[in-house]
Amino acid sequence: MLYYYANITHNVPWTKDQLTDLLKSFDKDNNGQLSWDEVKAAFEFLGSNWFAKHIRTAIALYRADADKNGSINLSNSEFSAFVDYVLSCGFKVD
Ligand SMILES: [Ca+2]
Ligand SMILES: [Ca+2]
Repeated sequence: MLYYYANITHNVPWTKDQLTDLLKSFDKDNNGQLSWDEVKAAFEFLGSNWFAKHIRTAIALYRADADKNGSINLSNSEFSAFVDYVLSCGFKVD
């Protein structure tokens, strides 16, 4: 039974709602901001290899960090820009 469940692959794209909840959960210090390390951990979780996660973190912060404070504010348009970028990467649930 466990073997059966372990081998189910959903292989469908994350929905925006799922990603929104998931990405918020990476605010490990609960300061309402996603720092570079927190963003990087999210990309790692979603399945980016070492190279891709650094590139994607850099692009995500470049695109979404509107006030250039080095982190993504979860309560304003920075976060929605970040979610849109992550969606555009086309990660699948597996
Ligand atoms: Ca944080
Ligand atoms: Ca910011």
